[in-house]
Amino acid sequence: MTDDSSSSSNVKTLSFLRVGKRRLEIFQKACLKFGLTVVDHTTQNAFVLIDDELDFVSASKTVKSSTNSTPIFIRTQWLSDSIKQNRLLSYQSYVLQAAPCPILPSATETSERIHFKRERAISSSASDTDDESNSKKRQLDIQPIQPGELPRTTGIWLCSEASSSTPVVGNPNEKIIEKLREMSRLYLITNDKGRSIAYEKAIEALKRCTHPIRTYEEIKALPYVKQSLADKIWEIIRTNNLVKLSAFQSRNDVSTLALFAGVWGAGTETTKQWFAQGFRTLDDLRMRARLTRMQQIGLKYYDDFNTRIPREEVTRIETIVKEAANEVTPDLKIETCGSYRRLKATCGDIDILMTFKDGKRHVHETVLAPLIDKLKQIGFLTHDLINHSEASASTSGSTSEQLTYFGVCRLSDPGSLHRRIDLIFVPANEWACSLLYFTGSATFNRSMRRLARRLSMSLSQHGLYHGVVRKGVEKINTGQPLVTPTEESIFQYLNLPYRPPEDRDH
Ligand code: TTP
Ligand code: MG
Repeated sequence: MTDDSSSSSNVKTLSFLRVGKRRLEIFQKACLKFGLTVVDHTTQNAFVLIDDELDFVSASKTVKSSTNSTPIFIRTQWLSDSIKQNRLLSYQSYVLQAAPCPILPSATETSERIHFKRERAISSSASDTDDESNSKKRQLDIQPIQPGELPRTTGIWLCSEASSSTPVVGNPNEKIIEKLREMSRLYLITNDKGRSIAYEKAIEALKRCTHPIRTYEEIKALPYVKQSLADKIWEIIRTNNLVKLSAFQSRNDVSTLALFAGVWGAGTETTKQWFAQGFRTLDDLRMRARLTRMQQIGLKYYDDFNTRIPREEVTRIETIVKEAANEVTPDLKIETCGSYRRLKATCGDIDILMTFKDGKRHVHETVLAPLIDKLKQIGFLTHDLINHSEASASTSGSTSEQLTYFGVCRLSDPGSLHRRIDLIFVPANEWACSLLYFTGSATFNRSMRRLARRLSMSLSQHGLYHGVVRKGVEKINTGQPLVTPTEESIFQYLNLPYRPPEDRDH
């Protein structure tokens, strides 16, 4: 019944960590069948089977705190495959390595990436962090910490690596990544967040691979890649094709949802509703759908908004905003963030961040409203999507004083396209955290936030807090704010090497 390789016969006794009750029952039966003894994970033990979602650090932390030694962690996929094949397989290709093991986004977090801005425009409580919630909770009295005081943050975190070290273009597995990325995008559009995240995880694992994957065993050794996804990667390697992707792309509902997803102001729920109502084309929407004002604008400038903006055009737009702002007051610090600050050649939109230079508490009404008026007067701003008073109402009750204006702008040259522009006004003490957040990328931000969480801190566009106490996802204590005068200081607090914006393009 057992595999005759010596590696598998070495496993005689094992324990399970964080495996759900139902799966555990199945695995325990299998262990009985394969002659394996199951013990509690707090017992000193060489082999621990862990849930496939668990990363090396979390697993070793949990086990070390109870046993003082690090065992060999084996992904439960080993037992699943053994059950399928009715023999105990060699465990070695299922061993979880200490590195590379990227910290990957959750399904919810990934889905935000595509629809964040549109849904931020729709939902008044929109925020992509958990870190602003519970802001009114009791704070602990915690001693201030200094940058660099925490234990060294190692390379297992995505944010601890320069994005240039894990490029997609020129990556030995680029072809596979492209196909998986398209699958992930289409699953997201169809609102299948679970599958989308599974593909995202595989992409991150592949991006970190420095050699071309050629064998099935190499695929199976990748962290987070489950059986069905491994089979798909194998199909791409063998045939340079993925039948499921072609089928997906030719599905009527998928192509329609993808088309509708390009309407600014429409989230996945809305696009699904439109499809269910029988709409199939943009003309159907124009003529028959009940559209919000934002969706009407999104539809009117559908092609413009879905055309990426050359970097040079963003520079010209930035100059116009800076000149107008300077006429309102010379006291502003202004920085164009997003993909532009990450030095991308083209941008999806323009994200401009502002604060008062001298760090004094800002009175936004005296700046943002006159600036918007001025930009409208010169014909630069053509449409409001969310104006500053709407944004102000949506943040009422929150301690944040950040204000975001979403609008549409256009250069005066004949033939210029309408472009999406965000003007974000932040208090001076939130500048560095906002700069970091709005520079992105979204993937980089998530990795940093997760690292902060692991260090009992919390990071958002509003600030960095330490001594945060959580019970599950809920914050029991919001901790104490740290003084973050620069982006560098945030990296230091998290004990990360500083990465310039162009190295945050994960
Ligand atoms: P975006 O303008 O949506 O992203 P971008 O500027 O990086 O890319 P694009 O060229 O397509 O405009 O958002 C600006 C920043 O806001 C982004 O870089 C990081 C942050 N952000 C998140 O942290 N999470 C998210 O889900 C999104 C959408 C943005
Ligand atoms: Mg942008």
